Amino acid sequence: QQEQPQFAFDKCENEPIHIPESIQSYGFLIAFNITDKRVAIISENVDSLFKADESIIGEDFLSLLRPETEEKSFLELTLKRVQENKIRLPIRLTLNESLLAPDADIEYLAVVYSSGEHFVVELEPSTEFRDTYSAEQFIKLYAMSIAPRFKHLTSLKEMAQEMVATIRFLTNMDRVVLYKFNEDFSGKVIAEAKADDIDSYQDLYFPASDIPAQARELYKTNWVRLTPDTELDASRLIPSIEKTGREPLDLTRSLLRRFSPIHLQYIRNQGLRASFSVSLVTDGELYGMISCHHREPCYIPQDVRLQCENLSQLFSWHLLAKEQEIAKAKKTNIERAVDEMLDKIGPSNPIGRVVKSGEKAFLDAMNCDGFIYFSQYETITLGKTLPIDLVKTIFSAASRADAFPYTNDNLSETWPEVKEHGLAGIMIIPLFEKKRYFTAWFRKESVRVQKWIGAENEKSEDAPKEERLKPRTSFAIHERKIINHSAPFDSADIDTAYRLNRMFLVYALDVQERMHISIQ
Ligand code: BLA
Repeated sequence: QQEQPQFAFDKCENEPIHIPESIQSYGFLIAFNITDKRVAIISENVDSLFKADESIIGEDFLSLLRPETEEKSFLELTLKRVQENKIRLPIRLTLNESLLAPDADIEYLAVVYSSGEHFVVELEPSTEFRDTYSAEQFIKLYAMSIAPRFKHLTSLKEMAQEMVATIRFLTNMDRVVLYKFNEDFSGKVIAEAKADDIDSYQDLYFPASDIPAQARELYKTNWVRLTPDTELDASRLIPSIEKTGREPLDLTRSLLRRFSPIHLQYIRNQGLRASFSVSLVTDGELYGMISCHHREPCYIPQDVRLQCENLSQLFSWHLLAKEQEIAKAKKTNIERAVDEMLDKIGPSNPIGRVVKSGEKAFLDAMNCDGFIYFSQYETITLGKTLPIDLVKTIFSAASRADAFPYTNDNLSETWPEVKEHGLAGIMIIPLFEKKRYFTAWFRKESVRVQKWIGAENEKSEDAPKEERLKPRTSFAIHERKIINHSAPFDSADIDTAYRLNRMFLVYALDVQERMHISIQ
């Protein structure tokens, strides 16, 4: 029975995970002053590396390294670059043998970054990676073939599948999933590569609370994290804050940072011992994560993790490029349909007549079930629509909320009467907001069934703190039927609607002019 940790915060997102003041003990941390390179903070386990009885605190960091190696000058260069660019860089370090305890490793794979007044070095003993290959060769093989392979793939799903297969090949972990964030930060597993004898997570939804906001924020800066064993001891940073009154050491860029105890329990509850995850970041936003699971402890050498990080940057670029490519293709398709229609417009064939005669093609091009053009002199109605008075009410509400272009895929939540008309979603774009001229697009309900992880309503927002800070215990699946929603309107829909609106605006002005003439 594990002791319940005591928490000084009352919401998941308030846990200061970047300053846990401890690391995982599969590596060693040494922080030294930027100014005089004197060692200022170490992880407690560092003392076991050196034979002196006295701590290395206060020593010149460079004196801990093997003298007369090129590594030192390379280190100087690296320190300069990490400080200038606020990044983390890898470096090989060889410790000064004459200072080391008899059984301590001499050669390390290390990373360096700056944090406040300090440079931080994190060391992991360099181990052989698979007998016959080096990590670098492996990754080169993959990295160099990724771009040409992705080029031929036409969907994000296929790309995601390629990514999880690659990461699983490199890490050999039991289950590797690509988890994509939705707008509300819940997420869905869109690709998976796994061992035959472990459960599948494919297509499952996970609630936003499983990865709280501060973790998502941190993962945008630091793209990789490994816990090789949930039961591995943490090693505290010394001298402690209590003893010296120093600032906590910010471990945002760390590789060894101790995981939140809440999340460690989550991993245990998943039936796992090891977890490795890699961020995917597009356009400055966390797109998703590649999350790797192992039922036994599983250490992944530092260079392999960093290569995975490199790959995920490559993946991220390709994801963004492919998303844009797909959006562009969709837009081109819609535009072609729209162009064909617009070509028919002429003095004796106004847009109103054209869209009416090509009603189906017009609605299909926008993947909609109905359309209204509303102006003072004419209303054009195609397909299935809501009564004009109700649309005007929705228009006014959107106008008051300054919400144009207005889209809503769940209209009945606010206007229950919408259901009677067999519709669920609307997009309204004003032509003349002041005159309340607009075009409106309608979509029918599109029922979806989602499979969510965990017991339904396992936790409530008003549960006591101890309950809220506990991760889920159940990874069973429950189904959620999404009703009363239409397919959502996206930016391509909005762009095209605006383009059409320019034609409708010309038409509206034209009609208005003629009406004025005939009235006079
Ligand atoms: C972090 N939560 C995470 C991480 C993942 C998940 C992948 C990143 C750390 C890692 O690599 O293990 C969640 N794991 C998932 C999801 C899948 C998965 C969604 O495999 C889907 C396939 N978690 C909770 C609750 C809290 C919580 C209730 O369930 C808070 C009260 C917190 N999750 C939490 C915290 C972190 C986290 C604090 C950050 C861990 C850290 O980096 O220190």
